[in-house]
Amino acid sequence: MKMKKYTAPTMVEAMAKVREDFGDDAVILSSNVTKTKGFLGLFSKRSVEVVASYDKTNDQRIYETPVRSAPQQLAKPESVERIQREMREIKQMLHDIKPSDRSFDKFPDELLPVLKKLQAQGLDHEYIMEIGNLIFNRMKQDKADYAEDQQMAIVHEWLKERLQDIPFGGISYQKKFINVLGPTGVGKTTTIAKIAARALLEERKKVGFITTDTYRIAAIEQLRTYANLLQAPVEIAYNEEDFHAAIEKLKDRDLIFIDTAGRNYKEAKFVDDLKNLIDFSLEMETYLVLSTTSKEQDMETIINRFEKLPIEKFIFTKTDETNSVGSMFNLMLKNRIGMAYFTDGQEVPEDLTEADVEKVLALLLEGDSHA
Ligand SMILES: Nc1nc2c(ncn2[C@@H]2O[C@H](COP(=O)(O)OP(=O)(O)OP(=O)(O)O)[C@@H](O)[C@H]2O)c(=O)[nH]1
Ligand SMILES: [Mg+2]
Repeated sequence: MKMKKYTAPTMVEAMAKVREDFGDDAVILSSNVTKTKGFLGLFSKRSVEVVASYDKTNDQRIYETPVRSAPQQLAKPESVERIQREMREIKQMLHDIKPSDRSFDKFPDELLPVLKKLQAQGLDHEYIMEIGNLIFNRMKQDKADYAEDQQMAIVHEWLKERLQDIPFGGISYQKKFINVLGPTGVGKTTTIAKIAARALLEERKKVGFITTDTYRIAAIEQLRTYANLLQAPVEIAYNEEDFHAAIEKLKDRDLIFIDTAGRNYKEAKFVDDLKNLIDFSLEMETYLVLSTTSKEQDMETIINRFEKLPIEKFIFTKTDETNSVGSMFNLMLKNRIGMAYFTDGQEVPEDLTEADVEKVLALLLEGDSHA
């Protein structure tokens, strides 16, 4: 009879070693798990000790079990594979537990509902920690526990202060051209229709449209439909020359809205195309439209691509389609670019709100877009 002791970080690895020596018919005489303490119990090290034997002479499995459990027949290769796969999944799950989940440990439990709410909104972790510290320090100074609404008031104060140098508010009506850019399908054309309708109905402006979105017939028709409702002219610009001809034709207009094609602006060449087509030297306000349903990282990439263009402010769309508007705040704070409008539905012109700090904060803190 052969007997041998194996030590490995995991049972699977220990078993693999046993199988290497004895094959599938080995008998486990004992197995023990030892743990070394780690940081907060999270990174403790496990090591597994296995004593295995194999009796070649009569193929009799001999066991003197120091542990009380019955001896285990070694797993067959397919189940070893399954165990290995499960172990990998568990490792991945452990890896995916963000340190942020533990970083709230430094705060008292009363703070957790508010901090988790901000986390659910997708506000940057760094900001949440700053807010948590601020609330906690105030509570310590005051030697009092704050109820949730008192905590929320501090969140509000913190955000408002951070946003104070960032501009909010719609088109200025000081510049003739309103240029609207952004990735595919975020709501550029619909938003233009909403803003133009407001300009016409509320400010009595003579509005006109130029579309450079000549990739799809439907895009031109879509803008025409809205323009017809407003009894406003539409010009189509296939190239720079057309663009200048269109401006000439629309010279009696107070405001000219430029609708552009949504492109995959993660590709720099599409941004270059815009630069070639639109004359940015005109009296122009350029807005970048982003959908709050997009991934923040992708929006960040797009913002970087537009770095060379004079982005006046963001327009954030589809706030009705998401419960997490934190990304909006992260992008504004990181890029120091403000917000002109947010939109919360498909209705033209109703579902458009001119942004101001209070309304935008209400979106995050009250989860209510209808301010
Ligand atoms: N739920 C919701 N839908 C919206 C909002 N804004 C626009 N949409 C819808 O989003 C879809 C795309 O809108 P468009 O205005 O055509 O978007 P676009 O950015 O011009 O699209 P492309 O020109 O194809 O790049 C339409 O179905 C709109 O009705 C919004 O705030 N909320
Ligand atoms: Mg469009």
